[in-house]
Amino acid sequence: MVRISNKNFSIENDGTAPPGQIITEKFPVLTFGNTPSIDLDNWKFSITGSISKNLEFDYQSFLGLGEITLSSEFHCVTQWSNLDNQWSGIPFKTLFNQVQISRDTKFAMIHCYGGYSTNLSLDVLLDDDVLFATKHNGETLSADHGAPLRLIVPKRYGWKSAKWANGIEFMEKDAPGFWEMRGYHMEGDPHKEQRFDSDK
Ligand SMILES: Nc1nc2c(c(=O)[nH]1)N[C@H]1C(S)=C(S)[C@@H](COP(=O)(O)O)O[C@H]1N2
Ligand SMILES: [Mo]
Repeated sequence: MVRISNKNFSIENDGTAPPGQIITEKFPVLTFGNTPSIDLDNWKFSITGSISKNLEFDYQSFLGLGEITLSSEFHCVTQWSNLDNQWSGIPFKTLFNQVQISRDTKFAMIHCYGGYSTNLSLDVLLDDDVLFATKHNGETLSADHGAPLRLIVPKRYGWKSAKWANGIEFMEKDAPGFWEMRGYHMEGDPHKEQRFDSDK
């Protein structure tokens, strides 16, 4: 049993987390830069890129797509894992089903208020556990955790779970997002320890 404590959290590893990860029951805030201020009345979510027709949602029409609730693991590349999180939100698949992609579309860039972005393959995004969450453990997301809407991709490191999401850009070719441009791995699978570009 390994235990690490600092002013933010105390964590221990009982061996069931992916390699190099340590389990915590806390949910630390991890943000590069500041929490953007978002006005719900002007909130927009757009779907663009290699699709036949762009779509745009306001907050009410987005929520109207229908929420589900599920539990999943969360693994941050800075080595903490929280194994038990309940998320409510709109499945990625629901949004995917609203658009007609070009035949060669294989990736998407997720865009965010504040300028953050992250790239994912459609294979990963179309998994049943991927959703745009509005709630964590039964409570509305706090601003620091990504309110009003964040992506959750349980099978990838946390940097792929983009907070303050405001768009999906479908792509035929992969391209790096914010952290991927700065040396993080294009795929980021915690079970393969794909932390950095050099971890093939
Ligand atoms: N827009 C945005 N999303 C982001 C980040 C960020 O800096 N900006 N940080 C990522 C990282 S590295 C992690 S581990 C998770 C952390 O989510 P949390 O702050 O809710 O714990 O958010 C991810 N999503
Ligand atoms: Mo992270």
